[in-house]
Amino acid sequence: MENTLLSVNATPFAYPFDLQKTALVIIDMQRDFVEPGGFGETLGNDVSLLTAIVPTCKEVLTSWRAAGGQVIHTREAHLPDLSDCPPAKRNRGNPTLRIGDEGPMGRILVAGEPGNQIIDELMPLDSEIVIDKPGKGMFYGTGLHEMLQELDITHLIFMGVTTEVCVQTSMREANDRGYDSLLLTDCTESYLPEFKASTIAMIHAQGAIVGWTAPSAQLLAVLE
Ligand code: C5J
Repeated sequence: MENTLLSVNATPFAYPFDLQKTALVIIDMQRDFVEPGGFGETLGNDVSLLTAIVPTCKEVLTSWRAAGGQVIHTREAHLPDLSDCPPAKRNRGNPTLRIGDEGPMGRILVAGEPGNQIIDELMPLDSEIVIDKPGKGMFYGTGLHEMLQELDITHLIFMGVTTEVCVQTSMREANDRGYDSLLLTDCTESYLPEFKASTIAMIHAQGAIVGWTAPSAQLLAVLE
């Protein structure tokens, strides 16, 4: 396959990438976090902040697919017997619902439950990779690094939720494994807007210490 070298106008400087060696990563756009009536809302969060990014994420996904790029979807998901959920994760704090409990859309953060499915608008194609991750980061316990090495992927472009938790953790894990990562700032969101802003600032600080950031229009412009 021919190399397709592109460059996105990003912060703190241009983000060059080869389309054939780059994957679009969509973090945890699952019903329980994004849709009204799900787990996120039961925790008292305003999910309309998260649903607002869905059309922009869909536009990027559509363009990326049309350009022939690799796509990876993740879900924060545990096995039904919770054997991959450390007690520290399940027991921390005093939530009304814990991982594995019956929530409004089935058992919370359990693979196969209705609330654990990716929202219809961003539904994975059969040809795309879907990673169920027991942690906040997408590399922990998933074998994803080996999969990406096999595919010769060196660059990752991130969308998804929440910015400061699973997106940031995944980007930091990717950084330590040698990937060059770009976060699309209008395709990620937090229930806490100030945390989103701080995370974006932390990612591109100090000469892209974790990675690059850019609005999706800058990526769409080079994909056209
Ligand atoms: C994600 C979370 N996906 N906030 N999970 O960020 O617990």
